[in-house]
Amino acid sequence: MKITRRDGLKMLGATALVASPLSALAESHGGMHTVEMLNKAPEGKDRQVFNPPVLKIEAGETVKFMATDKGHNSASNDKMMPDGAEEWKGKIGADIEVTLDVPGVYGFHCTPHQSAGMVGLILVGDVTQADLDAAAEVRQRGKAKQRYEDYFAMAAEMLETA
Ligand SMILES: [Cu+2]
Repeated sequence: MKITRRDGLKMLGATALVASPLSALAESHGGMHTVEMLNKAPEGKDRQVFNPPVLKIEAGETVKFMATDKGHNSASNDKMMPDGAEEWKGKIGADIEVTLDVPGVYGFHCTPHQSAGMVGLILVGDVTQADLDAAAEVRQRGKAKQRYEDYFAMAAEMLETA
């Protein structure tokens, strides 16, 4: 394989991103998005949260779930993802990177804290309100149900402002 100057620069960029302390912040850098796994929300009183809990990305972009606090993981909700999408399940206390190629609505949760409401949503590509409504039909228990109501409302706002 011939490595062009352009590819080389891309690879340098990716390496720099991983090594940079900036990657610890909940920001997106050219196709890489980060979600922190936290014991306590940065604002308010919520405990066991993903930060941010809802994000909108382009197809083919990567989300890095960061084990900022220990004792959490990120796992896809197999019932809340587009057809043909790959499931994921991170180890407890470990970072995991997930590249989402298939457009649609993805639900995810922390395995030990799902019923405590540690859940989230990722909108990939061109998502419609009908897609959100379909995902919102998936049955949720306990505090996850309550938080998903908030999160679907946040997701609907993102569609409007997109
Ligand atoms: Cu957790």
